[in-house]
Amino acid sequence: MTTWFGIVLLVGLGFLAVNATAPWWQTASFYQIYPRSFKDSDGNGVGDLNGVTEKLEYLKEIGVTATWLSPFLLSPMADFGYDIADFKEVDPLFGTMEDFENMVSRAKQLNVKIILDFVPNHSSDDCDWFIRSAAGEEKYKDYYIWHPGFVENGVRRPPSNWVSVFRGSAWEWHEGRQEYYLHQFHKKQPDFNFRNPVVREEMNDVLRFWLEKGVDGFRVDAIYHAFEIQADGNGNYPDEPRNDWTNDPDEYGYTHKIYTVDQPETPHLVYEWREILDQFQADNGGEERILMVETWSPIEVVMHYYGNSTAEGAQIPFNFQLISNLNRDSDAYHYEYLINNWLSLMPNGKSANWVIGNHDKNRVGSRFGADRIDLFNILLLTLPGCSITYQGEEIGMLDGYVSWKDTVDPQACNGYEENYMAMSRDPARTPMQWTDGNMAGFTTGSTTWLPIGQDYAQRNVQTERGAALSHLNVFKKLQQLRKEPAIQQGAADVKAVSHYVLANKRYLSGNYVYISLLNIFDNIENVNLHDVFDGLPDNFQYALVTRKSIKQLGDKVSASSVTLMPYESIVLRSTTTV
Ligand SMILES: *[C@@H]1O[C@H](CO)[C@@H](O)[C@H](O)[C@H]1NC(C)=O
Ligand SMILES: CC(=O)N[C@H]1CO[C@H](CO)[C@@H](O)[C@@H]1O
Ligand SMILES: [Ca+2]
Ligand SMILES: [Ca+2]
Repeated sequence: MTTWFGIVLLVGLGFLAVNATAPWWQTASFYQIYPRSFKDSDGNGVGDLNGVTEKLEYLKEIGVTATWLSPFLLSPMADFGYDIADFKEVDPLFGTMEDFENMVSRAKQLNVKIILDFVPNHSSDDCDWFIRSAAGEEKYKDYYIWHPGFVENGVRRPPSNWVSVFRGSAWEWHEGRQEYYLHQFHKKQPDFNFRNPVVREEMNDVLRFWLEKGVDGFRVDAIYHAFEIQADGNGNYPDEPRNDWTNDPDEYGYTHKIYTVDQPETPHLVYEWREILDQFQADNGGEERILMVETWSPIEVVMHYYGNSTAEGAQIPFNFQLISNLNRDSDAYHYEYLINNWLSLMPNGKSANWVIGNHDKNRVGSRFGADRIDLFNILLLTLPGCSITYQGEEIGMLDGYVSWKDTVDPQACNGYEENYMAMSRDPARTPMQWTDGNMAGFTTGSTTWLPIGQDYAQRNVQTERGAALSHLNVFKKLQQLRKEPAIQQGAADVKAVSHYVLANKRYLSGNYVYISLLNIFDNIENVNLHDVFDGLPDNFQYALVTRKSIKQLGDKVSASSVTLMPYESIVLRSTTTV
């Protein structure tokens, strides 16, 4: 029945799409808020929901359509909220359910969509379900993955060689239950047993709960870890094969992940959740609710999350191709390949999305160099589909310095002082820099959970608002350009002009042609755009310039000879329509 309904709905949407009322998310500009570090409303040094509400107008100012917020649910914070103790309760550190409701209603007034981070793979070990499971209560005993392990020569060892993302065995001995439980992340994050239909229903219920509260969708955390291989007839789990690059059995890379991630069942979970969203919409009306899924899988596997021939999946399976594969030395052909590869592998009728940062990755300006901050914002916001920006990237925030003493990320704290900087996710999580005043305007208090970035006096929202061609003003200008029909709905043609320069042409019949040009390296380049694009008009003008430019907005230029300064990225617009 649902399938027939799905088909009818699909046909309906397809029809609407050609009438240029595409669903809101398709070309949306998404913004990830990491609530701990966004805005502190009560001076305790930790960001909160009232802080987000206070800053929703800022999201409007910078042209954001929707925000997905990292978790703010009840949690002992072993993994800063990714260890949830109650999936239907706001953590007091972030506020109350009423604060949440206020945030949602203010967001609706401003027409900013709210996307909740849904963390299905695990709960906290403080979660009531886990406590009951550990106690062997009949209803809950198979909510998680338990195994007694093996005893050899009087010594007990874990059920398999599986390793946790945060180092050490993925199995933790539980004294009470006298069994091991599986935790792919922190030992305070026990994995759910998704082979248990009751668990699946429990999670479906969590989705319905928040849909009722008015969220516009979910960003699904770490989905590729959801299923592990099914236990064999004896209830045992096979060892994963060894990788040869490390002999340290505690290192995540010790095993080759064939049984703990990307199991074939996993995308079907997402299809099941999509049905819940579609059903909710059918019952309640309103605009389309969406799923965005986080999966660090091979690109062919990621594509399965879009759906199969009979079931819809996530509207937005995160595209981590640029995050995962680009580095400082990547040339324009590499960019071109990664972009076009996604576009060509994407199933028919689906839309693209582009991600370059999040709270787990070093800041763009630290990863690729501060000279390339505008370059990545221009790339993300002019490619076809939706863009996903991590908070602070619009002002070009850099990694904050966090000493070993101040480090709080479990991924770093579970390791060693010698290399904690390479492991720590804290530098990308330092508080948002709002002003050049006390504590960067993040808090009225005198301490913050992570130190404020040292460059806040120059790099902050207030200062950048008033500075011509600041990163913030470039970002805002890009959002205006995104409203142009050629960029909203037009076709895209992404080509490397040389090793050094990438060009992205956006065009739509009856409209101006837009071309973004990125000079990725430190040389002056001169390019002839007719070399890569056929039938291009010759006369263009500058529609967006940055501090690297010597040209001004509106200056004329011939497509046959565009000169780019070192690291300069620009957007050109044809002077005639096509
Ligand atoms: C697509 O997924 C649905 C839902 O999980 C499943 O019932 C169906 O068999 C799948 N279709 C194909 C062609 O694999
Ligand atoms: C980018 C992202 O959301 N990463 C999270 C993935 O899931 C683990 C466990 O829930 C978190 O620790 C990461 O922060
Ligand atoms: Ca606070
Ligand atoms: Ca799992």
